[in-house]
Amino acid sequence: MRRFYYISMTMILSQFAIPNEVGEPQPLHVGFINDSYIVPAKRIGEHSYCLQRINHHIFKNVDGLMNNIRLVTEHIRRKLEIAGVEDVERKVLQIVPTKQGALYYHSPENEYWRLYVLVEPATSQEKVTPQSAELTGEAFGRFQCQLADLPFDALCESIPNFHNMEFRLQELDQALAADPKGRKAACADIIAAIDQRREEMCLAERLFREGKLPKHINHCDTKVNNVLFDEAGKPICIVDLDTVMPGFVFSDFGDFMRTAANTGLEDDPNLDHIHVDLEVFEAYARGYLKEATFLTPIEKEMLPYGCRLLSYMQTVRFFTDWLNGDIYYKIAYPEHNLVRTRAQLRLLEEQERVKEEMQRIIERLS
Ligand code: GN1
Ligand code: MG
Repeated sequence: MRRFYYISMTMILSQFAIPNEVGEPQPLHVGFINDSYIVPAKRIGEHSYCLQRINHHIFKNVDGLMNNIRLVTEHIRRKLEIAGVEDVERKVLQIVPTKQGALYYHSPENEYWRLYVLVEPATSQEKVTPQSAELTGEAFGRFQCQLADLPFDALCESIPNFHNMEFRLQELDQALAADPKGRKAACADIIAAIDQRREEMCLAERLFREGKLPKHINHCDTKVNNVLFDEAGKPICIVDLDTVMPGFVFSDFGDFMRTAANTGLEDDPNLDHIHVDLEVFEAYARGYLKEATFLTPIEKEMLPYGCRLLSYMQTVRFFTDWLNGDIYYKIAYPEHNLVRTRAQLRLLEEQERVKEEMQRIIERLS
């Protein structure tokens, strides 16, 4: 078994244009979606690599996905080089193409593989402090700013309608109509809370259609663990670029706040733990606004709205999965998606409670 694994990994690696000698791939236990392996350099001072099997059940358009990542990384690299920035190799991901010059390798087993140069030395963090939140805000603000001059439609949606609230509500409505597990009846309070906010939460899509709100290139998974930090604790590189795609800037802002500016957990069974951490909110906003200099007034004004939108969206997504019988998110126990739904809904209510305060902080920092 071990021997087979080694041979097939060697075969996969041999498809890529790796200039130096490397050792056996070691599985890296991070992320829920793709499978990652570290491919270590044989000699000190040479590059190591990160080999990944792309989950093509979630990312069905691998060509589009890899082309997005190529466009974004090339664009950022060019900017860093023009600005004469040092250590560019650690500041933006670098795809290693196959020997045929392709961005990924499609194996006879119908698996999709890609290879990045490993960013090192670097560490990632799971817990946010106000200090790391400010630095992370700068990093994501810079990232959006570096991409602000790319036309938003140069990239495809690697997961179609990923952050489209109207679409997510359509998915919910289908789940409610089918109710395959008979779970709807016990959830009238959740359904009412979602219904009450439908209009408000579809505002962004309407403003976009009316030409009042622009789209830009977003990261769409702005968690603190998607930023790599250097030895001095400064962010160096944004990773996990699979969901980089067109969207509203406040959705990246909101997704960070959803995951970090919450005193409770995303799936906290104790709703009393859940409050908005305004210190983290302010710190991230400060860092973000310092770097995201391209924002229009409406985009700035809608940043607190983005926080509520992303909590609402996640409520709807977890609840839809609960109704459908837990087919999308991995769960740790049977009621997990329902617990997640209630925790996200509580976070939304808490964000609504302090929305004026959030608005004032943004005004003060702008
Ligand atoms: C998924 O697997 P992870 O944690 O990177 C999801 C996000 C959700 C998040 C909820 C591709 O992200 O959109 O916000 O779970 N990613 C995808 O925790 O669906
Ligand atoms: Mg992710």
